[in-house]
Amino acid sequence: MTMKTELLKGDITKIKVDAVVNAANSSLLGGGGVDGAIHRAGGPEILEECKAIRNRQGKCDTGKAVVTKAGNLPAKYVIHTVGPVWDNDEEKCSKLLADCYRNSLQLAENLKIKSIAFPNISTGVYRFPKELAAKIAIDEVRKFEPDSIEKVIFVCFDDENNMIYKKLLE
Ligand code: AR6
Repeated sequence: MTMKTELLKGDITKIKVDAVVNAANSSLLGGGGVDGAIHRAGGPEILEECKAIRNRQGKCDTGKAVVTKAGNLPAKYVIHTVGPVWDNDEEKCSKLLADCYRNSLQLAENLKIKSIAFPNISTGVYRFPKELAAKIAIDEVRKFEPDSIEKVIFVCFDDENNMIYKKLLE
């Protein structure tokens, strides 16, 4: 099986896919950026489930992912993953960002879903260099061997990421 990859510019909360990925933080209790947008549009149900996960397993480590339902979003699930904060340690940060993509895809496989949309994890507040982040994201998706996933959508919110993905996916 091979997965189709697509590039979309816009707001990930508007996309009708089986799962949208959230660029969360290790508290799982929400924040700004895409995390804030997902919780706002999805409603309180998502936060309730995040709190229940925290009570069960504690904080979510960087590079790991957890899943909740998607509340009022058009998606079925939200996969919350915690990207690395860029600290100039390229090797460590790159590995952790790759973990985010791989672990999110693996969770999606466990749910047997067909489509998943990723934001540009860590490239906002967490300051990961955008071009390097895009290369890692695309590389990790291309390496992944899917069973159920048929389509991966890269959702770019800002122009810079959109241009970078356009160039790299051509
Ligand atoms: N849809 C798609 N992408 C978006 C949206 C949206 N509605 N809004 C922003 N982006 P960021 P991070 C893009 O800062 O760097 C939060 O407070 C944005 O253009 O959301 O991983 C969390 O709670 C950027 O390219 O996430 C954490 O504390 C990308 O999403 C922290 O920020 C990621 O930017 C995580 O930082």
